Amino acid sequence: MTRSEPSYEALTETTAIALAKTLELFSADADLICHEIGDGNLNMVFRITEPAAKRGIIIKQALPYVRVIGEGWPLTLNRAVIESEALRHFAKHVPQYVPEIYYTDPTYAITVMEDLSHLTIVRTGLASGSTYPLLSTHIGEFLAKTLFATSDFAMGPQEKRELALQFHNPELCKITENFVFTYPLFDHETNDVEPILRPIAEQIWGDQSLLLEAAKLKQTFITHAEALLHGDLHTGSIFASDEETKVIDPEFAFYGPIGFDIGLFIANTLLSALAREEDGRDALLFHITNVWDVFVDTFSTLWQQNNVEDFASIEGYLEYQLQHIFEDAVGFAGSEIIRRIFGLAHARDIEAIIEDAHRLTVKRNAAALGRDFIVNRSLYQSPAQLVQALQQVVTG
Ligand code: SR1
Ligand code: MG
Repeated sequence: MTRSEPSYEALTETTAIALAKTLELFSADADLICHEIGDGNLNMVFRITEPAAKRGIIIKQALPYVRVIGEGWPLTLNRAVIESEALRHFAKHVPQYVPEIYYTDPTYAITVMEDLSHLTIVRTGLASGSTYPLLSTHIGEFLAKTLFATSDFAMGPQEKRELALQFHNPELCKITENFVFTYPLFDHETNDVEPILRPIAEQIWGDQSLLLEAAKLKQTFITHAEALLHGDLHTGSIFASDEETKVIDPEFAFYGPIGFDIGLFIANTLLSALAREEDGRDALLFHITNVWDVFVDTFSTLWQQNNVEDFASIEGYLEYQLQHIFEDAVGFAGSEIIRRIFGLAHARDIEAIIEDAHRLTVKRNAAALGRDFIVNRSLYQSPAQLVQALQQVVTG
């Protein structure tokens, strides 16, 4: 009799506990509790805790389809490998900002990692009034260090292209190309538009100057392999406390334009700021300016210290790169804002606003800003101007 090769099986809470014990992450006789806590669009996440020892682990498992859509949309299990490889790669540059990985299994599409339950998901925390004073300092440093280190400027093009092959991620990129860059800009069946806002969505779908700029941004996303991106750096992909920040979920990692990760962070922070009453907004608007300022400082230092490009010290070249990264980031922030209002995957902090008038105002303001960021991205020179645009929109 030949032994069959192991093949993929979805974990249950019981088999997740068995796996944790097989891996000797707990003793064989430990009393363990397991809950499936995944509330994202794609995967299952099991938290296993040993209450007596006050410790736990996370087992994340990719499903062979898009969880939020169902088995009708198959999706590569290789994203689990991409995610754990990206976390390992980021850990080389910013170990303080990623969870520790204990084990990975490509067949079962499993990543076993540090339990971060002493922290909260930033989108959730921002919605309940937290401000995370160090968030943008940490994320600015995370972005500058990971993006610079994997760019042509740190690695040289040959080594960079070899790393890019490891992060060839076409199926997950296709999700972003469709659900961020395309469907929300058309009257697509996967969109989720509040009926009263349909006239605003229809204006977007008919706005030729917006569609032209949105098309250019999509093409930039597809073709500009500048650095290894996280690929989905919204505030649901970040755990934090007042002191600590951890970036999770880089299953969308691939070689793309540096401004994309920055734009997603800015867009989702801006949406949380819009969702707040005026008196709680400034702490979040600070994160929009500070993330860019920290990114620029850190990226510029790395540029001066570790650049392998012959043209690196040519006057104006760093400034040219930063200007183009910022313009991309503003445009990508606009695309992300539009998709969080009209696309399939909304921003939970905005959806949680119970009062209709307030929620609809937030969405109208967000849509106006999203359009402006896409169309006028080249006119924005600093994050303070993004904040100013928000303030103008909310004050009418
Ligand atoms: C169909 S999946 C939609 C979104 O979920 C993920 O979290 C990504 O943000 C993706 O765009
Ligand atoms: Mg995710």
